[in-house]
Amino acid sequence: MIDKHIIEAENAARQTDLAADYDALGARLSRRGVDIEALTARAMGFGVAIPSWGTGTGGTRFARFPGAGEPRGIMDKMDDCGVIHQLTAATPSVSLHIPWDRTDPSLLLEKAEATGLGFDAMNSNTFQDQADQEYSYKYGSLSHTDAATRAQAVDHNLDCIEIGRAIGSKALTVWIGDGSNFPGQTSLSRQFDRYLDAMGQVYAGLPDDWRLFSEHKIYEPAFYSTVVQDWGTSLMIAQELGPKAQCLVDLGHHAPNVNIEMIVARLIRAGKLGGFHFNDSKYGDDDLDAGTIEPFRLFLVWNELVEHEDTPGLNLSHMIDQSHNVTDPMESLMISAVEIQRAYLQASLVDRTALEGYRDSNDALMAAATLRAAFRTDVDPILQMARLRKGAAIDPVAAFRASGWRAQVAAVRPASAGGGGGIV
Ligand SMILES: [Mn+2]
Repeated sequence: MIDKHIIEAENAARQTDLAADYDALGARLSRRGVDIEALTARAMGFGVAIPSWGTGTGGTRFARFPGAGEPRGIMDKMDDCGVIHQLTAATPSVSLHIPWDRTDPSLLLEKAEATGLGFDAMNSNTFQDQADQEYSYKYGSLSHTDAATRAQAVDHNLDCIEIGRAIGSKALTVWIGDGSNFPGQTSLSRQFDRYLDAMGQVYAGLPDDWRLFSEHKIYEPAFYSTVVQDWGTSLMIAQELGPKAQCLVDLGHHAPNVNIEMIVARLIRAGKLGGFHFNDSKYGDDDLDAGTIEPFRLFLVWNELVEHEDTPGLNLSHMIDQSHNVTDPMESLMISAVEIQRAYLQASLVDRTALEGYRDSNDALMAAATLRAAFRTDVDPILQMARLRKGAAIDPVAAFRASGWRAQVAAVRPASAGGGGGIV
């Protein structure tokens, strides 16, 4: 972890300005009938999970260009996640990916204790072949035409549940690359039947207090059809499997211009929204940093999440799901966590009483203006104050750079290989 004196020194240099900015914003919000302290408390209570694999440099189908000090394994990844949380106070948990992060659960628990982290949903992997596996997933996994291959994929998911139980996780996320690359290659209906049958076996192995998340994706790695291609399919899966099955929505897993906030609203209405995977995109599943391309879309997603936050039974599991190809992954994750937290706070600022009034009276212009008023509010002083009060950094990236963390770990972590594609 980073020496706390470095964080304190960095904060000391910014604290006077922050106090003035916070007071000024507090006065402005007060005129709108908003208590800044209530918002700061919400910011302090916010958390989004970090995927363990996000701490390493990602890649495209073309190449991967690793940076210095790449994590060597899950212990290094958790160290990195611990520092991200230390500086942002907004990322209290890590989401593991099996088999990449497979290790002795007692070591994982020790590391979680040392880094102050908990464990979010487990992620299984049946979209690539491992050295020791008997059957290939080249033509699918949970929906494969061969029963033995499907059984192998089911067993892997059950194994992920067992590892998760040992470390206190409460959910399994199943994302599969199954689909087809050519029209006619597969029976769209029978392939889905096979998938449902296999997922039923995974569901049967789920502990009572666990949830099973299905995550849809319109295309890639299969480029003609995917088995779980859209939220309608994902909802069918969750409804057919049972009450512990829910849907995950990933911002990048849709066609351009799809109204994703409406999907969020529909899934909440169905009692089937399990959580959200945050990233941003310009064209497809770009996995860019949250809030960098379409911050207003991020805000509109949060607007639905906040509007419905008191829905009975709603228990959302939020994670960042990005690929960092040209930035320091830790810096991207810090900035992304802050941007997600920002959109959450902006959505919390929406005057919902006024909005409902405008909706009821069909005043479209003022309804839209009500959302814009919240979106345009600069909540930086609140985010900064929330971090300061939790012992984190007013400016996380500045503190990270001042700490020299990347150079320190680069001295002990050997350079990792670049080369071939690394998209996940
Ligand atoms: Mn995802």
